[in-house]
Amino acid sequence: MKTVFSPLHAGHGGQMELVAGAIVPGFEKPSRAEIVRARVEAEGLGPILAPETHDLAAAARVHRQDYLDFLPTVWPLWEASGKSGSAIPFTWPTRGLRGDVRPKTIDALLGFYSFDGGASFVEGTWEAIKSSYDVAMTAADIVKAGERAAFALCRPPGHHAGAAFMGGYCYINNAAVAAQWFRDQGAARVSILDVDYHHGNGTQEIFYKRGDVQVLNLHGDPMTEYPFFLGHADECGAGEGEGFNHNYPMPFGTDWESWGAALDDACAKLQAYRPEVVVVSLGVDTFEKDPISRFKLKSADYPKIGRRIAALGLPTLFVMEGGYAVDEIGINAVGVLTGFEGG
Ligand code: OKP
Ligand code: ZN
Repeated sequence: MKTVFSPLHAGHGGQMELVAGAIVPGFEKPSRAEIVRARVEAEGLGPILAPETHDLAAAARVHRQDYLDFLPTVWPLWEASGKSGSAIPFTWPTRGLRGDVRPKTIDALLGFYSFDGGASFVEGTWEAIKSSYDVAMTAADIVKAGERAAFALCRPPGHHAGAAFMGGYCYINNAAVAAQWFRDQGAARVSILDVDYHHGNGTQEIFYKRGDVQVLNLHGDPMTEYPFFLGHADECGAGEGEGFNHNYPMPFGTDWESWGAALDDACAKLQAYRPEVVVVSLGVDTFEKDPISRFKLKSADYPKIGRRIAALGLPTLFVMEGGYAVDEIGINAVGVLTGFEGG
């Protein structure tokens, strides 16, 4: 299958994050995408293409316009306010505070448009966000044009980004944008299968009240795992969307035996929905050696994921999300794709 990749992701580098009470270099770093790209080449998965530039119309179908307008202004506003380092939010409009009044200063705007401090900006962050979106859209074009599958090697990832919030390393929800675009191109139903270790809270929020995009999520139980405040099993969708959101929260230590069973169940629900396209939010932070996650999948399990998804027999867009064990991120991510292709 074709891979779409942009070197512009690398401008989003050197950002810092808060881990266990200390500000440290971010886990979501440029080498992640470079190692996956190198593995695609080494495995001979297929051609690696540069993205076509797309305007932000497709992004505006799932994100609020004021949020999209804000993203490219963050770094210029941050610099103009005399600051350096990473732009990181630190105040949020939580329960009891006003979340409906848009503030005027950059520190406040960062909090207004985020749910945590995990989506920081450096000088090249906006260009990287835009390139990641272009990568997803170009790969979606390839699937729309009739190829069985394509791999959007997105960085930064997207599944924690909601209609008007960033967080968890995510800014534009690439998978959600692509799913909506397939709908707008005429697909009656689209499914998003999120296999990243963390719950795709942004994706769930975007489609929660809709029946035309099914969302299935396998992840660490939010009672004890990030992002904590969404992703429970009783969240099944609302209104028109009732019955079209499926969460599979799982405990620390989950291995292939139970994770694979959850995948089977999700695939059965997906098949019953009869989507015309599948968008896979492909995180490989379920890996046993992932430094920020607590599942126990092994490298040999990733091709099994790909084979299970291939058995659905549907056009499939793979969108890169998380995975922080950089030594094995290429083996595991490309393992899913070669498994999908029958390897
Ligand atoms: C993004 B994706 C802080 C832990 C929280 C945020 C994790 C974001 C994961 N010590 N870090 O879903 O892979
Ligand atoms: Zn993750």
